[in-house]
Amino acid sequence: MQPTRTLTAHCSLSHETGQPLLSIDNGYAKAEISLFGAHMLSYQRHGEPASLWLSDKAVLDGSKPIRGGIPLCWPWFGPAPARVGSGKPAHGFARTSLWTLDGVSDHDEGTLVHLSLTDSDASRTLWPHPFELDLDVLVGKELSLVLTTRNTGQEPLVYSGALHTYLQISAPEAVSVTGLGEPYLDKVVGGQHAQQQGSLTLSGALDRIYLDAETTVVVQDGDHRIGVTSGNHDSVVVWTPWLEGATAMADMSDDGYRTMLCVETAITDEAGVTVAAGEEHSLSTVII
Ligand code: TA6
Repeated sequence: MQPTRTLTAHCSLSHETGQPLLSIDNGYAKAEISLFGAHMLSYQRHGEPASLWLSDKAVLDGSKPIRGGIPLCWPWFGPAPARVGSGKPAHGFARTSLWTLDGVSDHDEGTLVHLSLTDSDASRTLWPHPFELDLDVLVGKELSLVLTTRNTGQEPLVYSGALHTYLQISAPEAVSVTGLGEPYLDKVVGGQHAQQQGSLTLSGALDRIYLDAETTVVVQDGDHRIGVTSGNHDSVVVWTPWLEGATAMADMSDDGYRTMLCVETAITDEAGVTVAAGEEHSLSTVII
């Protein structure tokens, strides 16, 4: 195995998962980022509970998408839309690609990591567009992720996606979620339109696309509070598979659903976002 390399005073690079892994430990928090998928695996402020949930059965060696943390769904969200064509992987290919580490640096506000992915023969067989995708991560008092889609081609490109954050919770009974707004699409019942009444509590499987959420969605977990602030999105997705979903997934323990809740900054509209040639669009999440 390759030896661990010190990159900065607060960041090292190892291969203990079978893929390049950045481990950060600074004055604010500890965090891990796999270069497979540019995937945040963990983020925990010193003296506080972990913010992100990672399945105890997550496969980290690059053979499948990682269950937990913050998967990057890109350049589409969910099943491939008609404009992309059938037979393509759910949630796109960014989460199963090996990204490049462009830089890491320590600052007063925390540790900044810059990762990138560009089109390749493999990406063009799935999605025929030249692109540069950048992920800028700040591990500080808060965890900030900015995912920038840059169109390096001559034609407009259309994308959708999500920063598919798996939050760690203590137990479903302890949780209530506010800031989701009212209208949502209920994917558990075929995408039906529905209205949220008051705060959201957890008592069964949920797969919802909230269409008018506030900038910050708050997950109150007993006396612990986590906020998810979104930018440049069109919706916030809330997902928990519950017991029936968890038992169907090889990479989640049957009781795994009891300690996770996904609150996702997303672009879910069928029409996606159009990025003109030479232009860029950034989708962002801050875990506060
Ligand atoms: O964001 C919610 C969702 O799209 C669900 O429909 C569910 O399938 C989930 O993501 C996980 O998808 P995955 O492909 O990672 O199993």
